[in-house]
Amino acid sequence: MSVVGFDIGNENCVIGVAKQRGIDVLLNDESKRENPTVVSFGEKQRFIGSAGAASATMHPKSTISQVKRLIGRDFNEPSVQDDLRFLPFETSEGPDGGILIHLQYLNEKQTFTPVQILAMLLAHLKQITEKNLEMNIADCVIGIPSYFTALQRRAYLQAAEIAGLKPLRLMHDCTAIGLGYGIYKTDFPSKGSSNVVFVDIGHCDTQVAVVSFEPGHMKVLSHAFDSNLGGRDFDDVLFRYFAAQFKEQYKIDVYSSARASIRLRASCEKLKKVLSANAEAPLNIECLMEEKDVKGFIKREDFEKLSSELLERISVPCRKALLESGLTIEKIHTVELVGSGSRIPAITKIINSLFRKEPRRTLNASECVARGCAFQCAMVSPIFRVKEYEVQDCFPFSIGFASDEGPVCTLADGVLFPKGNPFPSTKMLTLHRNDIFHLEAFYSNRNELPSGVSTRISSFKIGPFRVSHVEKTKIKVKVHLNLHGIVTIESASLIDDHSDGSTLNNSNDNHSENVEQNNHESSDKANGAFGHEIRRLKAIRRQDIFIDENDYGGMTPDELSKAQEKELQLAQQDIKMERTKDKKNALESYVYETRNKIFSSYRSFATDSEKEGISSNLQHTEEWLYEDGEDESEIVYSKKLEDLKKMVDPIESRYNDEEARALATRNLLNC
Ligand code: ATP
Ligand code: K
Ligand code: MG
Repeated sequence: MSVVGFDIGNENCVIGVAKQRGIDVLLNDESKRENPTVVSFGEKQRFIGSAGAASATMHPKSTISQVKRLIGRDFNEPSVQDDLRFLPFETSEGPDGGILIHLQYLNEKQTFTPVQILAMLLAHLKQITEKNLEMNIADCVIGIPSYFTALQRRAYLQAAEIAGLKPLRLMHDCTAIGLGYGIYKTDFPSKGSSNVVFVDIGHCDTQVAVVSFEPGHMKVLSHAFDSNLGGRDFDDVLFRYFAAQFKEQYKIDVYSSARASIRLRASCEKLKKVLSANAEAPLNIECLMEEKDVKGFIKREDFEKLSSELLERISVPCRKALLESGLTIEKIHTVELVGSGSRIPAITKIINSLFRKEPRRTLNASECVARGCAFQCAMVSPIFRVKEYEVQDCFPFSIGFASDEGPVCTLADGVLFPKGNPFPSTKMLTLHRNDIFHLEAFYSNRNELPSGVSTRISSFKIGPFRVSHVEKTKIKVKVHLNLHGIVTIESASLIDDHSDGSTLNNSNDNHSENVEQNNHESSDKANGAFGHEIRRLKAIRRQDIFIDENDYGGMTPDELSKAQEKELQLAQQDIKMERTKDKKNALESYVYETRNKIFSSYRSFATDSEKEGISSNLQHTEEWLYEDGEDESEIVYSKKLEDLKKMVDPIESRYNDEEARALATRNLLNC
């Protein structure tokens, strides 16, 4: 068993693994530490990660990228439509309002959900990990943006299940970063806590968190984000600049050609990276469209001017996080900048002026999320022993509960977990009912969510239950905001305290709905009004009530098992094609090796006619491999190899016999 952390970025995925000495980041087959977030369907097999990126230009319409943006989203959300416009694959609205991806594969039209595509990526990362560690893995921690809704979080869990992974926790990216930072930090101030702002600028989003560190303990004070601001928006600035310039200079409209747009966008991303290290950069694309070669040029300062609006937007979540942390700017000790999107020098400047200190880059910008997740996995896994360290995260959205009779909580607007509530967390609701009832969980403040996202979470049917009298009976509902940040009802029980007939409603029991708070899973505390209740416990009859949970969106168990089956089929096809490739390669190298040997080591062990026969057979096989045998099945390649071996084996064994004899003679002489 081993423990693993995955960072699923919109552009790159990183795998961290906890080892005895610390955390390692795994290399893929191409010896890279980052795996492109790409699933590409080729002629007969899928190519994922690095291989996917390589296959993308050949199969643009069946290559899926940016899937993280599509997970748990509605097809008709405006920002989803904005994203889809840039993506070359075909999509449509699914029956549940979600997104369906259509592509051609194995001579069939195939349809996948973003969750299935994410599962393919996760399965690929799992495979890299298992190959590296030479063992099976399942336990993992996966990083997620703090702004993910319950629907998106459940989608990640389902994708993981399809891939055969078991996430012990979905962890907010910035919390993982904070853990990786705090666990190794030893130079804490002698008194009080050390407050650090983490700013993570990725490919499509910006996340900020304020974290307070003390020895052995970290506490996230606030999360803030802009879910539509990242490196790709800076690419777009360059794209629009050059598209306009080329229209004037070369009279071409890049927007009218999907292929030209993809190529210009890719070149702009490269140019942006060059500008991070240089004061100016050229752009050259051969044959961009209408057989025209284009040339452009931009200075860093002009790029910064064009990006001024984007740069200004970075300060918005930074200010918000600071405000919500309750700290003043003087209380911030350090600002750490991570995420590869933050490599633009102007970003350092804006963060510097905002927090009045030079941001630091002590963490590995592209690996820190995966490292933190791997560490967390080691902490929650029962098989690993790591140093005691407490991670306290907070939840970025307010969560409310309503029943058929209106809001159920004593807090304003039915809020049960206000924004910033530490989690995991359990709270108790007390209601009075005499029949089956419904509860509805929702995000109670639309403005806290990314724009356009649904506020619905789940509905719960509680009951049926039997009460011994017509009056309403007390029902206690235990609500849990779990380790993944998903809210659920853990239990509901009927508290029948009329059983002795003599106890009247006490003052605490005035039919108002009430809430007991219970963060960090400690047990009920018998204090204040509750103390009275505990003392009467013996007279109380407690009875568990059945809860039927209905989540908005997501897959049914039936859909999930169908998706697992489909993934298995696709994986088997990939394995089959890989094996075919191996068999073909084996045949090819056998042809070359044997040809060499026939004219060297085997030379004196074969007759002329044998040599002639083998030679011409090798020649035929080689030609066949480049023509009719280019794309054959595994069995055909194996059969060819066997036939060749039948001819060569007698010669090989004569040679081996002679070698053995020579060796024995040498040994004898040496004695
Ligand atoms: P996300 O966190 O948004 O899901 P991600 O984790 O995959 O995505 P990162 O790998 O952190 O994102 O960052 C990718 C972005 O960083 C891309 O937009 C890329 O162009 C940009 N980038 C990488 N190197 C540089 C550089 N040297 N200068 C500027 N930008 C860069
Ligand atoms: K990443
Ligand atoms: Mg990232």
